[in-house]
Amino acid sequence: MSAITSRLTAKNQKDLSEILGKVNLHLLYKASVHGFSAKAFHDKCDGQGPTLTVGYKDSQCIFGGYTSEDFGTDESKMDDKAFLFQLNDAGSVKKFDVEPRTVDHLSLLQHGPSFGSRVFLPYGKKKISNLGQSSWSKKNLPFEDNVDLVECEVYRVEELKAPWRKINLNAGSLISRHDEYHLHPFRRRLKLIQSIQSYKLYRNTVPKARVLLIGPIGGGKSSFINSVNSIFRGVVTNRALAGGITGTEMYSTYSFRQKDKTSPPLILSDTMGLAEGTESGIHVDDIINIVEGHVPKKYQFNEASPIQADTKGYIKSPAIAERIHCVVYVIDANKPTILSPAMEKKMCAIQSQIAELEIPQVVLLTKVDEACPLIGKDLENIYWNEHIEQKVLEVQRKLRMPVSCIFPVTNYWLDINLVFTMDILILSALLQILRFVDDYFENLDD
Ligand SMILES: Nc1nc2c(ncn2[C@@H]2O[C@H](COP(=O)(O)OP(=O)(O)OP(=O)(O)O)[C@@H](O)[C@H]2O)c(=O)[nH]1
Ligand SMILES: [Mg+2]
Repeated sequence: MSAITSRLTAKNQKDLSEILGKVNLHLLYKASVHGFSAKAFHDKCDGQGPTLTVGYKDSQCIFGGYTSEDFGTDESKMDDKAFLFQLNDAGSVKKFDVEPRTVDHLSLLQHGPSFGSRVFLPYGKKKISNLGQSSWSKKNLPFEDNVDLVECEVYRVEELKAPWRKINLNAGSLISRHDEYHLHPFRRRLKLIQSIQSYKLYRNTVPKARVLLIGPIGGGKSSFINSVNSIFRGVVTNRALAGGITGTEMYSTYSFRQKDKTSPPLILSDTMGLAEGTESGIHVDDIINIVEGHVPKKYQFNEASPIQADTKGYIKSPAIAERIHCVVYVIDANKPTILSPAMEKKMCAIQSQIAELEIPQVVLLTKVDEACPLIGKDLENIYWNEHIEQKVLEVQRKLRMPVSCIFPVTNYWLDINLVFTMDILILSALLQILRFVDDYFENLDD
């Protein structure tokens, strides 16, 4: 049987978070699949703790009720936290008291979910009815009597205790959790851009931090460069030619410029993707050659053999500014297994060579939009999302990297306009990369 899909859209869920707070909604019961009957509802929903019942009249009109109590078949319960709600496509959510509060029975055997006088699936009918006393006038009720339902769903409401990562906005300033999460995305994005733009590298003889992107073919390296370029330019661009048939074949380095021609202290280097075997993809020795600064710009990668000291353009004695100061592994989160055993082995071998050179290493986990479609562009919830957390932990296990060095991001690949929440994730990762680069420079001095 295929997975049962929720009729609530990601937007509906975001709108509902206004009245529910940050929660995970786990679908327990869907009438069109399990049956429009009181028994089917009770089989799936009794004893499940806090739940959200959602009735759909049509796509424009969604009604429901929340209770913090277990559903059951044999008793009425009081629930001070229960409420009814109405949601529309424009995103407005109205909350109503459950009336009458004294007989807040949570459902009897012959009915579906019941909230005071409002009863879903009364006697198993595809309706919401008012089974209350006649004294309850319709004006007290959020929706009219005897609504015909096209669907009814019940979700278990799982409270998310704390995000798995707290976002830190700018170096050196402590921002309380409250302020951080309530800053408007526009302001947060701007603060991050300013922090990166004005970042002063510890080693002031090095004008820009050089950051190398490596990782499996098609992971999103070139797209990440385009995303960073788009953020600084203020429009979506495709400088690094992402998603081509052949993939990246040439070594390219990118500086970024804002509209006012100022430039952040950062160069991103794009490489050919890693393949599982030894026959194709970037040669592992070339990764080390790039890291040590020997590979010139526009070098055409040769899958069969690495650059040689007598290759045209080979940089014999690179200055520290020409070497790589941080290595970033770009990995696609949208795979059932994030790295195959062969790729894991190859990347771990590269990683230990880079570690011997004492160069900081970071992981960008791309395509989280596809790995977790419900997140969509509502990326603010990413640090509460358990699925993404699991992916991050999988990377941590496989590459033995600290979680603090792993950053989930979504690149620009579909959108033609900037999305602030996407930018915030990318910029947070960049700012952290600059801090890691400073660790490297400090270590060189000790
Ligand atoms: N959904 C989604 N697709 C993405 C994302 N990032 C990249 N892509 C898509 O993934 C494909 C590969 O992206 P590239 O940026 O070319 O990947 P690459 O790592 O540079 O690939 P190689 O140069 O071949 O190693 C393209 O079709 C992109 O549009 C993302 O965050 N989300
Ligand atoms: Mg590429």
